[in-house]
Amino acid sequence: MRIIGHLDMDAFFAAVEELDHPEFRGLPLVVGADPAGGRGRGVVSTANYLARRYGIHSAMPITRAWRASETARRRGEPPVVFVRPRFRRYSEISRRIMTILRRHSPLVEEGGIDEAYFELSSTGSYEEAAALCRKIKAEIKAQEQLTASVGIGPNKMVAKIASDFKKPDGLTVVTPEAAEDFLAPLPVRKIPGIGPKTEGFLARQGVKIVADLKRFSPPELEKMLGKWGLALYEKVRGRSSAVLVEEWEPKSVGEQETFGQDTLDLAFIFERLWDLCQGVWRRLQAEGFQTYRTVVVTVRFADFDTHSRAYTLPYPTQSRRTLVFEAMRLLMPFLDRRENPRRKLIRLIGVRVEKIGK
Ligand code: TTP
Ligand code: MG
Repeated sequence: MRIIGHLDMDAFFAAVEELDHPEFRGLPLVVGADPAGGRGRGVVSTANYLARRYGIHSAMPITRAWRASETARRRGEPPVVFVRPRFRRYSEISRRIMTILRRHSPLVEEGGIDEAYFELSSTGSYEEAAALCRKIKAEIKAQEQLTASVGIGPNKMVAKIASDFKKPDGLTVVTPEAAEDFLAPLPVRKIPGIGPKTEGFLARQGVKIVADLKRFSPPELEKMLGKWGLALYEKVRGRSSAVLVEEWEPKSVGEQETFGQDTLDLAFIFERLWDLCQGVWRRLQAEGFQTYRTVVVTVRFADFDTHSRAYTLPYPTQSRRTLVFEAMRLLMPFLDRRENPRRKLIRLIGVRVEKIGK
């Protein structure tokens, strides 16, 4: 019998900040860009559950989070505490959590900084798997003073949806027999692969929940959504055969910065690029990698038109100076007529390294 677990930390970056700053506990907290008194230009990385009650969530513009906080303040509720992310700290804790999982499971696939899939088949039953997961959660709480939510199911998809089902500090067990009924009432958006676009498209056909999708035959789904429609036919019935892959490696490490003002000031842009390169290089090391081969620079113009250029070196390198040099070379054409004939102002730049290695 196949039994898969999925673990996902609760409000991860925010929970770590609360752990390290007891004075923030019990207050709404947002980790993300500097709100700069309502003029900030980045986004929210995450919000703790108190801040989520104000309607704040990941990827929301930081100015909207700021306004939500101000509205709450006027209602007489506590304003939000805004803090910058500390990636090195989060990856250090992430590594220790993965170590706990590896002690209890023969196969762990890291799905991101705060989540992992893990094999539970060898426990032999869903009861035993649940008991083991309770133990894992307790160990994480004892060692790190953090809570995680866990889902158990017959495949990765069901396990992941289950871990999200009762957050925070949840444990949701979905047996193979229960999987189809568990999924049926959920919004289609819960199925991995259905994003905002597909959700909108389906809503226009009157499809809102997973059960609605069962009306369609495989050829109908294929006609609507392409090849992926066939996989979806299986998924809405709780079936998926995706395998766990042991060696999860982040494919890239990158940082970006939204400028305080749209600009074409070369000295300023190069200085910010230099800083971003330093940040990327430090994060690469902090996450336990030595080398990279590909450098990618992204530019977003004032009109939100966004472009990337990449260069792959002939050999992996560790060099911080090469990173700066290649990033500058990639950026240059955006500053003149080659990639910017209308001399548009720049809103954001990003630097990323790919093909990274230990
Ligand atoms: P998530 O697990 O999606 O979110 P979360 O752990 O904060 O909250 P939840 O309890 O709902 O799981 O992401 C993990 C971390 O990744 C999150 O703490 C911050 C970071 N992150 C971003 O920086 N930007 C994003 O858009 C998202 C979704 C996450
Ligand atoms: Mg999480």
